[in-house]
Amino acid sequence: MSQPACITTPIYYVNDRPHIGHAYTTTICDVWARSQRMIGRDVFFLTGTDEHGVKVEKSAQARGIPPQELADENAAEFQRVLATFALTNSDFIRTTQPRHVEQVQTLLRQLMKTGDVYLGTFEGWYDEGQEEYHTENRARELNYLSPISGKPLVRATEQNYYFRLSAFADRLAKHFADHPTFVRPVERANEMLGRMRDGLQDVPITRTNFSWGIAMPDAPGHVVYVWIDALLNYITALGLGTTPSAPESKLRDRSRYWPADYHVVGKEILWFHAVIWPALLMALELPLPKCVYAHSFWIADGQKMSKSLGNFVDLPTIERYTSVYGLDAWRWYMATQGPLAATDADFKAKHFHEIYTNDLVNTVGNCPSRVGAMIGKYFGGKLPSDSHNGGEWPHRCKATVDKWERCMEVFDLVGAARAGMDLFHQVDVMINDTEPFKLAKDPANTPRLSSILNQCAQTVRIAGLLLEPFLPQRMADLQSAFGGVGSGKSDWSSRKKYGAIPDGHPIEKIALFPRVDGAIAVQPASAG
Ligand code: ME8
Repeated sequence: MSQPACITTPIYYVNDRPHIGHAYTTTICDVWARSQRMIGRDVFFLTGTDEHGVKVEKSAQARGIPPQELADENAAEFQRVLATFALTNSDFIRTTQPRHVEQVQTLLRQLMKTGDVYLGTFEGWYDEGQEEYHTENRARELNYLSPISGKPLVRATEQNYYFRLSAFADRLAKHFADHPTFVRPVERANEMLGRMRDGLQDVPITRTNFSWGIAMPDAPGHVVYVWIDALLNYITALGLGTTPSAPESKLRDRSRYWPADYHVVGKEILWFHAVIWPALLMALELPLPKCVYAHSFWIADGQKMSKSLGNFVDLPTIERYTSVYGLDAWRWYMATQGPLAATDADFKAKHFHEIYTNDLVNTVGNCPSRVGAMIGKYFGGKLPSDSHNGGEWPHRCKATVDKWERCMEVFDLVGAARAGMDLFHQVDVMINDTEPFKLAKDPANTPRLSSILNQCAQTVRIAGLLLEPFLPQRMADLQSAFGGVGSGKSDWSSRKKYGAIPDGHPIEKIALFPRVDGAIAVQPASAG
């Protein structure tokens, strides 16, 4: 049995409605989760909602409803989106669930016992929007303005419980040095190292100025800071904060999924995940995640997406894209054109349309349709035999599958997608070079024609397989049109093998991605 796999999204704030940012992170995690399931790993894919804190409390107040009601409403909306987008998360954790609350309290008690959490007084520069304190150096660098909202940082003093982050500076530095891929991409790791060199100060982890949060155990009036509560979701979902006698201890069965392979987060919340979270885990004597992957941002037509500009690609806009182009097309654009690297990605309707047309209509759709049509026309829709045992193709396919596996392992989704596309392109090249439609004119060419089309079909099946995590709906159609062999039930080693479609097997001509008229291409809500 291969190693269990675990991937997580951030848990999303319930004071917001789902938008492209949430859809993006969750979709790329879903692509990876599907890929690992496909190769036979036992996958735990976690997402959920972050329901406590001042922001949620204030939004609820503004609407005149209790915070729990706002949380229930928006958590349901996030869950609805997961279902309509066919996202395959294993669990959905909500930080107001008793299973989470109880474990957070257990874990904090443990930290108080070890002395990693203590009562002290703190004064610092506070970003009210982000609920985050900055050091003097950092605040100066930021011109005493929030890097997110641009609003002034405020000077704040509190008597609070602290996490002894400063005690972990050396161990963190060593962990970064020993594990160069702990934080990716490398630009982001360097940023974290730079900030760590400024020194690490203890972090206040409770507040007394609001009540919408988890009560600090044995400390009346103190509420756990939302970020500490939120980070712990990654292990409470796996039952790592349970005591053997607690009712939720059955969650312990999930402990095999820890440490996570990937925490996928946006770059704005990397400090919490790359510095505070590992230190907390060290204090709890738990292993660290293998990689914290920080993607960049989607921007819109060259501008930062923001609620005040009204240019956020929101859910209704996303749903218009999926209704015009299909869900798979949306996933494809997210996964192959998104801000996975250290630079932001621009979301443009025109670009979306071009990618759809070039990649999906003209390549992934057209190639199988050509191959299926020729097998239909020249061989009555039955796979002809190949007297050459695949020629170069078994080797080429294997090399590509190997490459895809390596890309997926390191979360190089773009590289993995390119590997699949590359096989489709190679089949197109073979068709263009050998011109089967000309060969078909002379019966003397039948053995050659038969080999070529067999090789095309076998290769198309494998190309489709590699794109299945990205395009699950259409690639399932492709698999069934191309012999229906090696479908989801078979194991990976037989599915990935060249030549799995037996001679004589029916091959259908299919239309996977209909051409969309550019004129009706979707415009973002704000533009039209
Ligand atoms: O930060 N482009 O939740 P959140 C790409 N609750 N991704 C984007 C994006 C954009 N323009 N905008 C947002 C929180 N995201 C905390 C997390 S985790 C223990 C607690 C994505 O609802 C990106 O993944 O503000 C980012 O990290 C996340 O949404 C923030 O979601």
